[in-house]
Parts: sequence; C-alpha cells; structure tokens
Amino acid sequence: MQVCLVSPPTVTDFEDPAVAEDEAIRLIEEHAPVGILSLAAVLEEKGTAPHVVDLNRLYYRYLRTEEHPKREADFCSFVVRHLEPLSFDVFGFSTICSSYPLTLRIAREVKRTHPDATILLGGPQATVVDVNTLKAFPFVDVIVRGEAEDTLPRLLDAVSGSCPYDGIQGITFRRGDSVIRNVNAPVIHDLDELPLPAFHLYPELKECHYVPLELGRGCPFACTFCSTNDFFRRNFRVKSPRRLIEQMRLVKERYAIATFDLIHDMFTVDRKKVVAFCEALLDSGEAFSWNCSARTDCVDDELIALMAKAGCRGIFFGIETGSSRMQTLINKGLDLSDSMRRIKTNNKHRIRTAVSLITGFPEETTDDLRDTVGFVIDSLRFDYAEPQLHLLAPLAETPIHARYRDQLVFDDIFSDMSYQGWRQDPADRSLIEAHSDIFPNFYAIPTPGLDRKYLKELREFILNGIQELRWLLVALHQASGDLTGVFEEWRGWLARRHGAGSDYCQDVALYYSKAQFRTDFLEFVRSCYLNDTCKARFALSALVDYEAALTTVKGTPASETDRPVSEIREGPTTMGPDVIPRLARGVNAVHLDVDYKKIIQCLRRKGRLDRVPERSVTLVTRTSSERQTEVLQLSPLSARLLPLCDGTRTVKEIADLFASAREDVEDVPADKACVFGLEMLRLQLLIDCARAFAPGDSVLARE
Ligand code: B12
Ligand code: SF4
Repeated sequence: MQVCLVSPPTVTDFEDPAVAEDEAIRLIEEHAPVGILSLAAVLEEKGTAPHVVDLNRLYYRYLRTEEHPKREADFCSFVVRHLEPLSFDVFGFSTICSSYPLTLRIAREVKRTHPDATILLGGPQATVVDVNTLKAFPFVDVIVRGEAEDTLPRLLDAVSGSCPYDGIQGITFRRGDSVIRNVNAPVIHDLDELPLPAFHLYPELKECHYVPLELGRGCPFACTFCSTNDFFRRNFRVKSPRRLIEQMRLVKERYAIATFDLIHDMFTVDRKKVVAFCEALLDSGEAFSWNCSARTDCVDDELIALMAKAGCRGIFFGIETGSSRMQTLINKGLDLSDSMRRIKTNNKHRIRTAVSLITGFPEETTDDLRDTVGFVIDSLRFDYAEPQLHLLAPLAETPIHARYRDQLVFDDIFSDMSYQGWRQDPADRSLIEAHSDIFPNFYAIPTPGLDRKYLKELREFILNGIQELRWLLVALHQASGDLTGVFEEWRGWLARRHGAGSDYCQDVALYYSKAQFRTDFLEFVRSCYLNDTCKARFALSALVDYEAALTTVKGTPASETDRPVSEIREGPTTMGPDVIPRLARGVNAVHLDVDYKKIIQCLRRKGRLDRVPERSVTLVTRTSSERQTEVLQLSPLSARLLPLCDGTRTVKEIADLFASAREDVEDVPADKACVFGLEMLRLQLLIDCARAFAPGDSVLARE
C-alpha cells in the first residue's frame, strides 16, 4: 500500500514576501511536523514506508518559485500540481484549525486528480469536527480521531480490504449516504512503546535549531477555551526519563542537535516526574538544552532551579488573563501574584519565559482588560519574559464554543489563535461562511463589555510596542497607572493626525508593523506627556530621546551604518600611539540628560520615576549578531573619549588633546588614562583600530 502523509500548513502569509520567506524558514527550522513523522515511524515498523509531504517546506518552495514571483497563483494549486504526478492509494492529511479550509481545498483537488485514492484526515481539528466534515465534504472518506499510532495501521488494513471498517475504534467514516462514528479508541498508555519520530524523512532537520520531541500527552485541567485537554482525554502521561534521554541521545548522535522543544501541554503536573527527569538528565552527563510548557501553580522556586540546572532554557506559561475574576470564569484558577513570582524566578535562572495572555472572553469587562494589560506590562520588567497577547478564538468543541455556538459572529476581526495571515483567501472565506460549525475559530463570540476592533488594535499596539519601545511602554504604564488609558489617548491623537484614507485607517495591523508607528508614537508622547503636569517627564523625555536616536539608527540603511570591511585595513590589536581609533560598525552614541541605567533600574523595581537623578550620560547602541539592539551606558571617561574616535586622529593626538585639556582622571595622568580608556572601548568592541597612515599614504585617503 502506497501512503502519503501531508502535514498541516502553519505558515503565515505575510504581506511582505521577504518576511513571509523568513517566517517559512523559521517554521521549517523550528517545527518539524512531529504528528505525521510519529505516524510514519509506526508505519515503517509495520512495513509500510510512507511518503511525507511537509506543506510548510512546500510553501517556502512556492515563495521561491520563479513562476510565482509575486505569489499571484494560489498555494493550493501549487500543492496540487506537486502531488499530481505522485501515485498513492491513501493520502492522509493532518489538520489544524488555522489552515483547515486550505487543507480541505487541497484534499478536494487531490481526490479529483486521484479519484481512486482514499482521503484520510487526522489531527486536532478534523478530530473534533469529524461528523460535520464528512457530511459537508464528500471527497473526505475517513477521519481518524485523536492519537493515531494504533488506529492508522488498522485502518490501512481496512482500506486494503483485509478487515471491515466497523471494528476499528477511533474512526468516523462514510458508508453510502451515512456517516458512521465508531467508538473512541483508547489512549496510548505506555508512550515509551512509541518509536522515535521518522526524522530521517525530514531532511531539513539537520538545519534545525532544535528538535521537537514529545515528553508526553494529556492535561488533567479543563480550561474553558482549550482544546488539547479533550483531544488527549485529560489523561496525563509522560515518557520515562530513560526513554526520553535515549531518544534525545539518538537525535544528538544522528543529527548533532542537543537542543529540544519538549512537547507536552502540561509537563509539570506531576512534580515527582519532573524531578526524576531532571535528575536523570543531570546523571546522564549530557548537556542538553530544552523548553517545555508549565502552569505557574505547578512549579515552585526549587523545581525551577532544578529544571534550569538540568538544561531548561525556556518555559511557556499560559497565564491567559490578568484578572482574578476571569481566572475563575475560564476555569484556569491561577493566583496571579504567584504567577508573577514564577516569572521572576525563571528570570533569575535565565529561563526565557513565554507569558501568554488572551483577551476577548465574552464576560470580559474593561476592568478585566486593564488587569490583563497590566500583567503583560509588569512581566516586561523581567528581561527573560516574552509576553504574548492573543485575541480569543472559539476552538471547535471546547466548552466555550459549546456554550456560545449559537451566538457566533463573523466580524472579519480574526484571531491570531486561528488565523495568522494578512489577507484571507476568498475560497477559504466562502467555506468558512458556509460552515460555522466546522470553522468556528474564524468566528467571534460577542464581547458585550468590549469592542473587538479596539481589542485587535490594542493587541497590535502592545505587541509592536513591546518589540519597538519596551521600556517606554513600561514607563508610560507606570507614570499613568494604566496603559489602556494611554492607548485610548494615542488612538484619538492618531485619528486626528491621520485622516480617513491614511495607512492607519486602511489597515491597522500593517500600520503598527511599520516604522511610522514608532515615529508617530514618539511624537505623541512628546506632545501629550512631556509637560509640567507629568511628574515623570524627565525620565520619559530621556526614554523618548533614546528611542528617537534609535529610530535614526534603525531607519539608516545598513549600507550606511556598516562600513565595508574592505575599508578597514588590517588593524593592530593594541593601542599603539600611531593607531587611528574609530567607531566600530553599527555603533551609535546617544546623549541623555537623565541617567538611563537608573531609569531602567527604577522601572524594574516599580520605583518613583520623578526621583531618578538628572545627569548627563552617553549611551551606545549596537546591533548584535542576532540582530538585537544592545545598549551600554558609558563611563564618564569613555563618554569623553568616544567622540574623539572619529577616524581622523591617532591615539597620540587624542592623548595630547586630553593632556592639553588637563583631563586627568582620578590622579591618573591624562595620557595614560586616555590609552587605558581607548583600550577599554576597543575591548568592548565599540571602536576598531585602523593602522596609522604610513608616510607614503595619500593625504586624501586620510581625509
Ligand atoms: C507544536 C505546536 C505548534 C507549532 C507547530 C505545529 C505544526 N504541527 O506544525 C506551531 C508553533 C507552529 C503552532 C502554531 C499554532 N498552533 Co499549535 N500546537 C503545537 C502543539 C503544542 C504540539 C503539536 C505536536 O507536535 N503534537 C505532538 C503530535 C504527535 O501530535 P499531533 O500532531 O496531534 O498528531 C497526532 C494526532 O493528532 C494524529 N494525527 C496527526 N496528523 C494526522 C494525520 C493523519 C492522516 C492521521 C490519520 C492522524 C493524524 O496522530 C498523531 C499521533 O498520535 C499542539 C498541542 C499538542 N499537545 O498537540 C498545539 C496545537 C496543535 N496548536 C493549536 C493552535 C490553535 C495553534 C495556532 C492556530 C494558534 C497559536 N497561536 O498557537 C497556531 C497556528 C499557526 C498558523 N499559522 O497556522 C491547537 C490546535 C487546535 C485545533 N483544533 O486545531 C493545539 C492542539 C493546541 C491548543 N491550544 O489547543 N503549534
Ligand atoms: S490551557 Fe493548559 S492547563 Fe488549561 S486545559 Fe489547556 S493545557 Fe491544560
């Protein structure tokens, strides 16, 4: 039997093709399609070697295909053209809510081009909308519900005619005009029995930064918006430490990767199991790094310390809402002060922490929203916290969907929890409009207490603001007591500023993703906040000046900030008198009247911004190799020296200038202090050194 397994596409269709390409590469490198690779491994064990198609990888090829430089042709046709010459008895499509319409369109075309093939669907979305899907889409033959490692091989036997469909648990299938739903299959109790996913069928793995591996399945909690607890039947299971470490070792040996995304919706439910895993990792002597998911009430400081010691570098915390009232209503039940303490502990151990919040719950009020925004901003005080703010999408058959099924509205305000593209494909749209029960995640639950358009824009504002103006947002929140108030004022200012027809009014998401947002926002803060009534105005003003200087740096084309390497002649490695120091590539200096370091320290501890001392300081910014902007506050000596390193003076000339200005530093003679200071700047990679001009060099070259 020839089987083809197709992954669900999770790529985002960005407006800018270059961004879309970056995102596709990121997905390919970070998210090997573990679902179908797990099934492929099981089928291989049973003697059927399936063909694996990764639609994210195909999307990347689609972006790069010269035939579609502007991506006018549709991705669905591209996939179908790719699959057309391939001959299979079975096409099995994995599904996720965000791309379910596209998956179904592809499946329809595959059935048209391969009328004799059996079309199977599986994965989280098809599982929960099985009956409706089979009723609405006649080209789908069978849906496998839930975990499929046991079910799929049995189903393939049935497809080949060696047994009837009726006895196979966990499938929903069509017989004549009826749709038959067999009983659920039992969950797989011993996950140790499962083989390593068939990573050898995913050649990109060798380029991956990390490898996804399942730690286990099933979360016993029952949050109202969540679909995974039901999918794995709330049956909590974890692989044994022995098996996990064995699989991690196999990956390391075969692919030379020792960093893992350990998949489990709620790994830390059983503390003893987490401790056993961490201790086994420490005993193994392996230096693996890994990420996982946890609830803040299922970890404690001691456990986090142990996890960090055992290589944990990232934790996903689903906080969901910053309002205690909403915590109860959505059945999450976290103590929010406790949650913030866990974020702080993670920060202490340098564990990158995804702090995920959701807005747009039907019962949510402006007060609840304020609390959620407050939580997002408070978490920003920790460097290792990476807050996320999502707009609620009713995932099919979750308790919240079941309750509001009859009230869903199609308001074109899509949630990133369901749909992440910029433009919705018209063909997808007609499917969605025709089947609210199959695609409810594209619909909205009405929020009587909140305007969803406002929420969507607030999300863009906060997420782009965090990227662009992190500390300024924290400072504004602190100075005003409520960032949503600042947002409302800003929205009013923006509407007055940009009339109808402006970029802002045309496409809010696009506006916030562009540099114009940054420039406008700084102007807004200058005009509305830096007045006598604002107690924190010196600190805010310094932050605005700093961000404005950074805007200039960010807006400068790379060709201008990065001097060509060829221009820098092989420089000496120490500060001899004839060396000519100059600003290193990408380094920029910013002068402020308030101590920037102290502002940040004050914001971290929620101190009073009006007490930050006024003091003239120089900051330097530079772009690191990971394209992050680093900021350093210079010592007074470095601040005096840096402007002199303009590539026109030798060290000796700078020292002479220093000496003539009697610039002795703490009793150290000026010339010595100067050489020491320059050496420090060089070690900090803020300046580089060109060889002094030899007597034969042309004067023009020096100018
Ligand atoms: C890793 C992950 C991602 C990754 C990669 C996903 C991918 N497959 O490419 C990324 C980060 C990209 C991602 C994104 C999103 N995700 Co996600 N993600 C997960 C996560 C944590 C693990 C997936 C996984 O690998 N599981 C392990 C494998 C073994 O399980 P599996 O894929 O389900 O496969 C098994 C069965 O489903 C079945 N099966 C699967 N495919 C097939 C195919 C056939 C033919 C058959 C017969 C059987 C079958 O057999 C497999 C073995 O038992 C799951 C939660 C979870 N624990 O599963 C959420 C989950 C899949 N994600 C979810 C969501 C909502 C999203 C987003 C839409 C929203 C968001 N912001 O997170 C985005 C979508 C982005 C986009 N642009 O489309 C939901 C999906 C709900 C639904 N009804 O579809 C889940 C279930 C989590 C949740 N919150 O409820 N996600
Ligand atoms: S949101 Fe998290 S804790 Fe709640 S049910 Fe889902 S996986 Fe479990």
